[in-house]
Amino acid sequence: MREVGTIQSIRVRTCRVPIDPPVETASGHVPIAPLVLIDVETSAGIIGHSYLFTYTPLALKPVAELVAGMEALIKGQPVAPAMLFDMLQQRFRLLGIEGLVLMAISGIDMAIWDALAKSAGLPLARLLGGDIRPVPAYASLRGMSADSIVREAEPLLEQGFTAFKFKIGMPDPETDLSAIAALRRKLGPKAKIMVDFNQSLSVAEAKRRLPTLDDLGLNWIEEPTLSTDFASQAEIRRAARTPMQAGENWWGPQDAAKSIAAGATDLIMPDLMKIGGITGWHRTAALAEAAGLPVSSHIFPEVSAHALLATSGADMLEYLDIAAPVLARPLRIKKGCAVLDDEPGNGLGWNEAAVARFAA
Ligand code: SMN
Ligand code: MG
Repeated sequence: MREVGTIQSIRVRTCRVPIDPPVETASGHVPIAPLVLIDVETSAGIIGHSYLFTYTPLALKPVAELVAGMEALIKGQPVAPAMLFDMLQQRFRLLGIEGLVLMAISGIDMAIWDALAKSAGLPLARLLGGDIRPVPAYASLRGMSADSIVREAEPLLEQGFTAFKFKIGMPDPETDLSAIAALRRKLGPKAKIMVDFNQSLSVAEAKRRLPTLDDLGLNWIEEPTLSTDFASQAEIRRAARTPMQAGENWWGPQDAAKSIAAGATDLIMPDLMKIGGITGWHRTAALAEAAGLPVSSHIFPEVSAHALLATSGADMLEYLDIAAPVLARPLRIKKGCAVLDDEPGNGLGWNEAAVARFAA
């Protein structure tokens, strides 16, 4: 156990990392990963790392400035992430935290938990009460066409993945059905296939399209409609036979509570950046356990792997390693599982040459 000290500084850098091939969704394509790299240093010289993914370069600078600006609010404070999470939320009560503010708070939270784990000499998962073991994962494909997802699946099959997700919601539903059929032919009958509409359907269109999908043995259907319309999600869920999946767009545990209360989804997949970092994830996981909902993760696979190892009802890690080019050690996959090192912290570190190369 090392003396952890108090919060001393937050270093913020921004990168624009190519996503090749781009992530395609029915709600827009993502060819570049705008990343905010966060290093929180304590007075004892311990540095905690995290990163944020802002989806669009337009949000990169505002999020970076919010993170940097929060240094003055926590400098000199104890390395106490749960307390600081609540304090920062309180400081932004008048503005409201949903959106870029909570993204910034989440990034700081993840970095502080990393520093705390390092001071304890424990992997983050162990600090959270979990054990280090392989984390079951699914391959999140980037394309939407039959040809691209079948091509992408090949090397991932060799890495041992048996579960695959891709995005649908093409203008012509037949295009989606052909892609699902092509992937099923490639993977065989035992593989799990999940599909993700990325909120692209109206409720009426979802009611038209989902019955056809219900006969395809899909493992889940993700975000068919607007992520904030919990009542409609619940109505669609009641009509469907395939499990519904949601959570990546929940802003904090409060949204998780609203979704669960509405009976909006069968499965949940919080996003560490939007749910409130490790602290927000921890509080959401308790709500999910009480409701008996299996928990998967949304991107941020490196830190999500630690979180899932301490989560009751953990289901699958989403493997989509868009930050890998700037990481010192990208997440390792073995036999379709994420494999963590038994080292202190969350395992994040920077490939400084790549950070310089992709500096925004
Ligand atoms: C997704 C969309 C955009 C970027 C990354 C991931 C998607 C998912 O919603 O669930 O993977
Ligand atoms: Mg999704």
